[in-house]
Amino acid sequence: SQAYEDRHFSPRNIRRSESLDPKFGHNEEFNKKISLIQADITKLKIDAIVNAANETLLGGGGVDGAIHRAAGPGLRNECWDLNGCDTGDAKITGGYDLPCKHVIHTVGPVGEKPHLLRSAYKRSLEVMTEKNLKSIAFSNISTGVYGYPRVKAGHVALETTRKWLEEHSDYLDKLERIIFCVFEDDNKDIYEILFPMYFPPS
Ligand code: AR6
Repeated sequence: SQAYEDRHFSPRNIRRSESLDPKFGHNEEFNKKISLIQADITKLKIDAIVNAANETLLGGGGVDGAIHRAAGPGLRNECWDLNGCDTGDAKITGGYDLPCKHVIHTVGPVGEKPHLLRSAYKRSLEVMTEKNLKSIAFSNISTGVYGYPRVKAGHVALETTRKWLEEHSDYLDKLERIIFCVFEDDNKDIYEILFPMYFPPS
């Protein structure tokens, strides 16, 4: 079940409950490569979208179901051969009938387990670099069926990405874009508030 603040989400709850001061310095190079969009992730024409999968990798509900429906049966066939995926890990497949080239399937934790959610984001970014991909769009891993409190999950997603960029500035020339693809209005509100803490505009 979701945390109290999450069930009663309003931007004011975040403002009341914590400081919104930037946690990192301004970095124009990073800011140029980061975007927030509200969209159906299956529509994005990009190198890779990140699926919030389960350990079987054989499909399910939520964004996973939407991705498998739009990709067609070829995706499930390739997933069969991957023999599942541990929580916190990520594996890549083709995009099949999707407009994206690849799907990175990651498995987030059930409930609030920050080290495993951090690992899911990190491993997805690692897979991106292993395959030399230029653009990636994350869904809001674990914040649906798996019940990770959404504000806390937003902090983990943005902090992990910011730290990863700090440690991989050698990849910046290759990297075109990291997109956070929110679907529901509450996640959009959360990310709009948290973005300037991790990617301050000035
Ligand atoms: N595009 C972008 N985001 C979406 C879409 C979409 N088409 N549809 C849903 N979301 P969830 P989880 C958002 O439940 O919590 C599956 O059954 C949604 O609003 O898809 O990691 C798997 O097989 C939410 O913010 O993933 C696993 O068993 C976010 O995607 C389990 O659910 C993630 O919600 C994984 O649970």
